[in-house]
Amino acid sequence: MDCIFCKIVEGTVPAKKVYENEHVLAFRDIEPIAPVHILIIPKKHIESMNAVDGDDWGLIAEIHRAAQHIAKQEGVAESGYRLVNNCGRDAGQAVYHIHYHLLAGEKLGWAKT
Ligand code: IU
Repeated sequence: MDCIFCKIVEGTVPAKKVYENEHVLAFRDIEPIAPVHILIIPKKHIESMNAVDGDDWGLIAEIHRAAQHIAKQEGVAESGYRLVNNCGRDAGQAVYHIHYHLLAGEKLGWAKT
């Protein structure tokens, strides 16, 4: 399987890691669209939200738990942050290893693009 995020998990592709535990990894997005732009992924390869099933739902909870922790770590818990998952073509999903964007550090606009 040729998955860039799996390679980041394996350590064969470098990334600026900000948090890691047994289940999830978080690293800075290489093309940030906000002052804080972090991707949170499960270490297990899951293609998208459409592919989440069974025990994997626990990994979605783990991602949210990590987001809460990272927001405090980054100092944005009080000012606010947004957690975004793009699923599929119309949402613009570019990497088919499920990931959540944690966006923060400025007042975020609400846009469809
Ligand atoms: P999307 O939700 O699939 O559209 O987001 C993919 C994100 O992954 C996007 O913001 C990219 O900048 C980011 N990214 C990255 O941080 N490192 C990479 O090696 C690759 C993409 I490829």
